[in-house]
Amino acid sequence: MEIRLWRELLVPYELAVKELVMKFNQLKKEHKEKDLYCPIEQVSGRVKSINSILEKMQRKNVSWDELEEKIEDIAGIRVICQFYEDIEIVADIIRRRSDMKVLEIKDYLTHTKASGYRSYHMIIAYHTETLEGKKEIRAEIQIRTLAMNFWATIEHSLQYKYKGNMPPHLTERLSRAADSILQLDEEMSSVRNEVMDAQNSMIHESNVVADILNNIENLYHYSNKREVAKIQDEFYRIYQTKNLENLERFHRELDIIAEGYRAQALTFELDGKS
Ligand code: 0O2
Repeated sequence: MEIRLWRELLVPYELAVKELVMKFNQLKKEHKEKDLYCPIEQVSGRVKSINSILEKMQRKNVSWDELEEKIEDIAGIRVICQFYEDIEIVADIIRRRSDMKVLEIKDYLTHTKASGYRSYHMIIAYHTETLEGKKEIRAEIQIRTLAMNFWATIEHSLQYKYKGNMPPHLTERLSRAADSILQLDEEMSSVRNEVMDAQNSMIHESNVVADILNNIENLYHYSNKREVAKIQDEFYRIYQTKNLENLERFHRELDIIAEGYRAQALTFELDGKS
């Protein structure tokens, strides 16, 4: 029998998982920088364990030659959303990307599994580039809410423990818990707009504060230190009032002051050169 070089086989999958997690985290960062509500709450990824790959190959009667085509979740990414509505938004972002080609959808939201499992799976083709060259691999992206993830994590552990022979009383409880999760997601959806507003202003405030402090730090380097200390005191005074409008006004004024100092510094620099 031919020797299977597992470590070698898994290298592009490990790379894909790292890259994909980084790309989804980058999306989170971009939303924050643009003061936008982010439909992604958490991202994680894993390469399927060899044990789990072997078990799946056996269960699905997959040959060695078919391994990379038929076991589609060797590289697995999980995107967790706060709300049910966010799942479609994330799926749409993925559909529009040129670096992830959607090959297949497994919609366990509209087709809940008998176990009660709910999630939205996208099988994608993704290019990796290693020392061995370019390779297209498959990866599975699971998109679900925090609540769905809570249920799936518990159920997965129990499935592992009972290896397909879950006692009926547990199956019954899990099924009831799945109903509660569905209800919980519906309840949460009803307050989504309010939560989004709150989160948007939280992100906005944190960006305004970061901008102000950045401006103060820049001013410190090329203007009168005593003036900057006064500006900083004024900032802390306004910050304590917890009034976003005042903070925004101060932000705009500071921008103008900083612009003035920058122009002054540039004039000095040009004068020095002439
Ligand atoms: P891991 O790596 O431990 O998560 P399947 O026949 O369901 O095993 P299939 O048809 O290839 O696999 O694809 P599917 O249904 O999309 O399942 C792939 C993954 O979805 C599973 O990976 C689980 O992570 C998750 N999943 C699917 N069904 C269930 C379920 O009923 N309960 C829970 N908790 N998770 C589920 P693996 O293979 O289990 O391994």
